[in-house]
Amino acid sequence: RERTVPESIDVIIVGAGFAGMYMLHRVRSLGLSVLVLEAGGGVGGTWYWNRYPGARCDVESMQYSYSFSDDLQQEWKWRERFAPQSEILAYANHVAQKFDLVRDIRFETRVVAAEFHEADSRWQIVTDKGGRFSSKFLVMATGCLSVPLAPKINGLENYRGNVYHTGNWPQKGVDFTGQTVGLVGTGSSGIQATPEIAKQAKHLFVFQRSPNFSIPARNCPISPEYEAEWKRDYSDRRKAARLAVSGILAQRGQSSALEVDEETRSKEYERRWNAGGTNFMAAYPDLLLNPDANETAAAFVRTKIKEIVKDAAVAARLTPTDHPIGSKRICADTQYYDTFNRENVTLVDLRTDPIECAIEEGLRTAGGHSFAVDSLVLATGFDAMTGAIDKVQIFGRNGRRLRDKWQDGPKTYLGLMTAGFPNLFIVTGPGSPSVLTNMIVAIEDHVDWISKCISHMVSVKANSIEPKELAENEWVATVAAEAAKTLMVKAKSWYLGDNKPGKPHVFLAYVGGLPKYQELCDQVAAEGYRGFEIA
Ligand code: NA7
Repeated sequence: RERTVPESIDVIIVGAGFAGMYMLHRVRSLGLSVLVLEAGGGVGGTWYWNRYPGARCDVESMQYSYSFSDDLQQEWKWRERFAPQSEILAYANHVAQKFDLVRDIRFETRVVAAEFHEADSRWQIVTDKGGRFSSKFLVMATGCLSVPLAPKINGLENYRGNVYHTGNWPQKGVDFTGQTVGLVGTGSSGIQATPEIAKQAKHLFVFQRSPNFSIPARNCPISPEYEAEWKRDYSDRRKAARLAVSGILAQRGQSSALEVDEETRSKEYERRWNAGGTNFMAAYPDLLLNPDANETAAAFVRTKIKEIVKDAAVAARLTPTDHPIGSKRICADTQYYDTFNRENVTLVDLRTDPIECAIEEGLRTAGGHSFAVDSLVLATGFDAMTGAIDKVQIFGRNGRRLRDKWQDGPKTYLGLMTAGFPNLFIVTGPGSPSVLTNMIVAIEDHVDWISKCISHMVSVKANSIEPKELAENEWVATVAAEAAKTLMVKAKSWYLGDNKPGKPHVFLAYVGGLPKYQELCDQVAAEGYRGFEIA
């Protein structure tokens, strides 16, 4: 059968999460034709898929939102200090409606392949629906934590109960009432889901491989006064947030944790613990640089766990001792540690007794213990930063496959583009600060940069842009060197690809902070796209 001619478009964007939505909005303003291809049935990305009980943002709502439209930020009313998934998804839908985005988005359409054609410097894109498209520019807005990872559990096919992954939760929700539930994984997702599932289930077994540090979120309704305070000078606050390493406006300590006496330090940690949220780590600037400084904060949280959890043996098992606090992404919880005081919750320590296999009724450990569960919840994380890009068969110049180029770790220039793959942009790609910052700020900055770059390309009538190998290699080295200066490399974490067997052990984000990074990106553009080859 004769193939239809591919639909020809100026810019194709993959993904309709917060990155793809804003990218679409910006590209439209350039007067170019644009289309978004999205695997899900609606907008929202992360917040579309992660519908597990307790799913909530750990950046405050007033900041975890777009700043590009003052009208939008003034009109939208956040209800809670840390918005739950449903509220963020409602916000995403509101944005889509306000800016009339949906007409240029094709849902339930997954991009499976993209190939660069040198003859016309265009991308040929194929979807799982058999759709074929041709575009001048291709923007991967596919997210940093969007490909769920499930552990290989032998015999899982024999298990007769239900299996859920937090990162791909059923749309209609799950009712655990009366059920015995097993939850594997105690990262942010597991720590958020545990208290909610415990409230509903008959019994909950939490299978923990590594304990994590978590700070109470102290979520609460947003008062009209607090909202008004923000909205009075919203744009100034947004500007100030962009000057912070994480893109988050917070009170930051200035002196070393080791310069102050123990009493002062304890008071400060106590104050932050009571204030709630991950800003706890902003108490002292050297907490992620100096092991002794870090230990003061870690010790404080360990003491809290001991105070909260009544059974001393359980408290000990919940206490992290294998990594500096914050070197794995710190969690924010609502009653996580308290949940282990409930009669219907059991902590299973996989370090002493690992999962051996699944059986018909549930899980069996190496020590011969069987756990019968009606449902198994996998809160086992994501193929971070590179997963969603790797999933698409991307072929660049000379038919080179991106996955092959990146087999020893991702190589990008500024996390934005990769050599040999012209006109392919990545929003919050590997080698950018993204996952260490307020994601929405990182997204807006990247999208603005990419839009300006595309606009420049159009105005100079250029055909292609890609990084020079040298600039890219230097950036890869910079990303690694910056990470090595910190304690971030002292944990086995998804930041380093350690959560996926066989993934190269490479630090995936730029830790130098958002302001320094943004200045560099702006400079590069101002100097005629230094380090890029424009043809
Ligand atoms: P994370 O933070 O990667 O956590 C995954 C958890 O699952 C973690 O506790 C893992 O233990 C555990 N895990 C993974 N594989 C296994 C196996 N095979 N057996 C037992 N336990 C396992 O993912 P989240 O979804 O919680 O959070 C991801 C990010 O999303 C988060 O950082 C926020 O930025 C939002 P491990 O620590 O590897 O021993």
